[in-house]
Amino acid sequence: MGNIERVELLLLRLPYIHFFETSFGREEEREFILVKVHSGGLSGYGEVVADRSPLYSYETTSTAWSVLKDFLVPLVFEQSLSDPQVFHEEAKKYRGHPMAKAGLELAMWDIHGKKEEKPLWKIYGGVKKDIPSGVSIGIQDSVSELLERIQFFLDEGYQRIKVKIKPGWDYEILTEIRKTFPELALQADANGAYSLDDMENLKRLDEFKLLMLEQPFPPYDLWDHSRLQKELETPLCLDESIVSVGEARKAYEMKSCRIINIKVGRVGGIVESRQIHDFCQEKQIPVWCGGMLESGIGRAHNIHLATLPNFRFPNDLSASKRYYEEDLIEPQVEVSRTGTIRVPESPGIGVSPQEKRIERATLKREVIKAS
Ligand code: OSB
Ligand code: MG
Repeated sequence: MGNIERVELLLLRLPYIHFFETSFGREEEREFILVKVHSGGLSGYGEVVADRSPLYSYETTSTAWSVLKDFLVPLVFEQSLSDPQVFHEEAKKYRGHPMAKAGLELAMWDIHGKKEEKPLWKIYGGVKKDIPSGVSIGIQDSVSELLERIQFFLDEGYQRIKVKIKPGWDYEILTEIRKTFPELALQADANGAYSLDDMENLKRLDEFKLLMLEQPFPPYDLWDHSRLQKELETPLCLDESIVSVGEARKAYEMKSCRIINIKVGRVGGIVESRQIHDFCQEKQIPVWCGGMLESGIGRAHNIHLATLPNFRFPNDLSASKRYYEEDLIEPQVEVSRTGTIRVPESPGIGVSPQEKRIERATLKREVIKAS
């Protein structure tokens, strides 16, 4: 494969259609980085899911920008790296910063797929033509607004509902949801808002028969999760805690969870995501694909990943119109009446980034060239 000649970094801002509130707080818009790589007349796109503030993880748009510019992009040029798998290995010498690494690796996969003239799902070994879709609903101003939103998304066809919880917005809202929707496929995500002191309260959540409870305790805490999982009937699913295949193994050995959510950004790319997928498949731990409210570019990448066989639950992959007024791609991501997303068949990410829309949302742009 030819060398990468040029890498563009773009900082974008897109307003959400509806605010998104988690246990970290409320956000009205998303700031993120697009990585565009150029090689032999082709271009590939990746998305860096780091946010403006270090809430979900320590990375931010500015740390990712600086690590990409000063270390990761120069590495690609110095070593003439164009194979995403080789890039993944070489980039390990720089510690941390998985979201920055993933953004560049994704752009390299897109180019790779375009050169091979194959959609990424085929290159990854995917087996699904349609992906089951769930929706993640943030904390609302009132229970009635939450119930209305759930009904709205059920009418759209989504196969399961995930709600964000935190201390004080948990038992009562789940009680109300179960009263209205007794049979709903329902799960809850705490984004690390609880501690061992909340053990008794968390055990009470068993009565709601949740599909899973996601990340009750902070990241980097496999041990406390294993103590909770022992006491809980509800399967725990880890998100923030699983930053590599090594952590997935430790979670398995400690029985910290029964399900894992894979996010390409959190684990540092597709190569690591596939390793986690394969490890979990071997150990019979089902996985599903998490989301970071990506634009259509990041979302398309996630859709290809979610075609792998051990993705066994509905994913946090929703329609473009659930997030943004004007998504950055065509065709837009759509969810069918039966709650599925069709996997693109064109080469690479298989959707077309819309340059004009990207330009309108761009706050800052920099081009880095091979010397
Ligand atoms: O914990 O899964 C999470 C969004 C931003 C940060 C963390 C999370 C989320 C979501 C949204 O739940 C999922 C989506 O992209 O639809
Ligand atoms: Mg989560």
